[in-house]
This record gives sequence, C-alpha cells and structure tokens, in this order.
Amino acid sequence: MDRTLVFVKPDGVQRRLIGRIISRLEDKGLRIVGLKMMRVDTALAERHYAEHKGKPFYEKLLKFVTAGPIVAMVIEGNDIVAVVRKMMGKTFGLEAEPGTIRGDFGAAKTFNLVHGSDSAASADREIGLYFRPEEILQYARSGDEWTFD
Ligand code: 3AN
Repeated sequence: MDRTLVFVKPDGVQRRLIGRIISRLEDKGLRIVGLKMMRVDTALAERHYAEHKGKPFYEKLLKFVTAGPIVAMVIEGNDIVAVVRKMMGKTFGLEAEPGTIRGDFGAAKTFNLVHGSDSAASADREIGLYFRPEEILQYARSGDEWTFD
C-alpha cells in the first residue's frame, strides 16, 4: 500500500482543527499507520524544506512551521499522494476550492493548515524525517476489505 506524510501545521493546531482534519482522512477511508504530536525544530524544518532554500518565502516558512506543535501522520491508501493532495486543495486557502481542507478552513496565504508530500519519493524521504520505523504500525482494520481494492 502507498504511504504519504501528512501533518497538521501549527496554525491548524492553534485553530483547534486537529480533529476535523484527521476526521476527513478517516472519513475517506485512509488508514493512519503513524500519528504523533511534536515540535519541528529549525534543523528539521531546514531539512524538510531544503528545496525551497533561497526562495523569498523560505525564512517565513521556517518560522511558521517551527512556531508551535504539529500533528504528524503517516497515511496509507492507493494512490495516496495524489488523493491527499486533492483533499488538501491548492497551496493557499484563499485559492483552494471549497470542499478541500484548505478551501474550507483557510483564508490566508501563509497559514495553510496542512502538509502532504508531493510525490512518492518525497513521501519516502519525509516519512524518514518525521518517524522512526518502529513508530509506523502495520495492521488491518475491520472493513478494509470494503475500503481498499
Ligand atoms: P504545497 O504545500 O501545496 O505542496 P509547495 O510545496 O509549493 O506547496 O510549498 C511548500 C510550502 O511552502 C507550502 N505549504 C507553503 O507553506 C510554503 N509556500 C510556498 N509558496 C509560498 C509563497 N509564495 N509564500 C509563502 N509561503 C509559501
């Protein structure tokens, strides 16, 4: 099964949206195989966002993502990267379609509530940054046979 890294960003935690964001993933049938609240320090943020180094928003992005706790998850499902990206919506809430997480809960440009890996390769890399192998569980849920094909 494919995996991706998702996290509720500091604004989502502060705005008390953790439950509602996780509920959307659960409602979709996706399987949560890793879950934790944590603080992103500058070193981790720099590694995660290395590809954005030098861009005008880079410093602001580091400050934002390290500003408070996040809730990180490893999620499983078929075509999971694309599915989660679609559920998140466009990068900024101001532009994201209604029905998406960012479109329904966000009205800002910087504060965009949620992160989801943008490719299978990024997912592998990012899961390794946020989770130790033993923090990721392997299990089946009753009903998975009616959820995944
Ligand atoms: P996405 O989160 O939709 O994959 P990316 O990968 O283009 O977006 O950018 C990574 C993160 O960098 C975004 N989640 C957003 O927080 C931040 N970001 C991207 N572009 C900008 C921008 N122009 N101004 C402020 N922050 C930005």
